[in-house]
Amino acid sequence: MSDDKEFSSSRRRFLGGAALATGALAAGRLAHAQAGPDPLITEMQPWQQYLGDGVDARPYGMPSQYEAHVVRRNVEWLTADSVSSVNFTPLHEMEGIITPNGLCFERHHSGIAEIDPGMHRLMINGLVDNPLVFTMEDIMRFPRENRTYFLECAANTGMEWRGAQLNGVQFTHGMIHNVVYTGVPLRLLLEEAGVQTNAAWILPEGADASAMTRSIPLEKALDDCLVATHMNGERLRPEQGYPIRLVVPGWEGNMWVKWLRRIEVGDQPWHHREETSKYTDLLEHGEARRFTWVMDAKSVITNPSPQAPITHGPGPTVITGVAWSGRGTIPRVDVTLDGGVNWHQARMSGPSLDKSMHRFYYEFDWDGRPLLLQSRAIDSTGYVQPTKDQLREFRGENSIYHNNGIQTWAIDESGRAENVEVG
Ligand SMILES: Nc1nc2c(c(=O)[nH]1)N[C@H]1C(S)=C(S)[C@@H](COP(=O)(O)O)O[C@H]1N2
Ligand SMILES: [Mo]
Repeated sequence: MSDDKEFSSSRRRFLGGAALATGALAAGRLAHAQAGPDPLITEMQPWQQYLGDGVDARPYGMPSQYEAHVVRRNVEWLTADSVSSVNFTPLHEMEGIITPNGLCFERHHSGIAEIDPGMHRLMINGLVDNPLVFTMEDIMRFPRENRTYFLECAANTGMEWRGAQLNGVQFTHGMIHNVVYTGVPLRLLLEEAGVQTNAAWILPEGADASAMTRSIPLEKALDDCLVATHMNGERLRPEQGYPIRLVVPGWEGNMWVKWLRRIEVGDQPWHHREETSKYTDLLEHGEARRFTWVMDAKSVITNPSPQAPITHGPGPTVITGVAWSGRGTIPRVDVTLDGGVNWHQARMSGPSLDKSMHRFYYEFDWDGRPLLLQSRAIDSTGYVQPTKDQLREFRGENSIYHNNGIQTWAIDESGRAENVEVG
């Protein structure tokens, strides 16, 4: 009886509050009205009755068992073979700007090299005064820096060039991660070797079975590249190039050579084997765009999205997503609910770092009608993320790489989200 009285008076308060509410966050609107005794409140649960694991049970901590679905995923039909393949970061399950080490997407041409750091060396040769070989211990004697950068594969969103394809932000946009690197500026190692005056290019090479190489202009190498030893405070993961990888801020992921074993200094770019030269942007008539290294500004709404529908029904609703630019920071992201008719400025939250991922939010009161959600990033150079049509007009239908076009999710009355394209 007294429960009922409690209930009806709190319910009156709840409804009264709602009636007076003007803003989306008025008191009482975002929790459930108490509908009767709730066993999850009134009953003791198992975890309140028994002792839990002690401090020796989990020497390296893992996420809750209830988060077991938050994993990298691959798309089997995309590639024939898992050692020359890719998996995708679960962007729809993440918050903030940092990608946890175990969730960073992986792209390998010949699988993961498992390297004993005691048996690993970095050689610098070519147009240098003193060809040098560094042990991993030698590398740790140079001054090191901490910097946060996104790495995006140039093929990210590549399947979406011709139209909406893959149903989930993990698959359309998940070839990206954002990590705090600790590393030695490559400039210091090159200076130690003494770069000769006619040098203009470097050729980093990986120690994996693909012996991956990419030509990089010396100017970039001396500017902001790092030889990274750590990610997010711990040693690099084997998947990400343990014990050392090259970090090439703002430029396409392919250049970030993992398991770095050698850097040759030269006076011109090298010719590359087929699997790396595939990273060539094709224009309409088979002509190639050469030297398209910088990743232009891009954004995507991560929630809601096909793998993360709206399940709570109409009312206060949070939209969130990520944005990044290889040319600077992202001071502003706009969000539209109606496929680009009206744009609203999103709220940025979290560190705004050069060539790093940014987090945005847009809170609104959903009336339960269908939505066409899009986000549009504007970077610190003033560049505005283009629509897919604008990109195709300029680059044709044949491209795969560097698709930074605006993504659309269609939300239906039930809150389900689908990958679509609007004109
Ligand atoms: N040695 C080596 N480095 C490599 C690769 C590789 O297969 N071997 N793949 C490249 C490609 S195409 C990308 S997109 C990035 C992916 O980095 P990640 O596996 O940390 O996500 O690494 C690059 N560096
Ligand atoms: Mo890549």
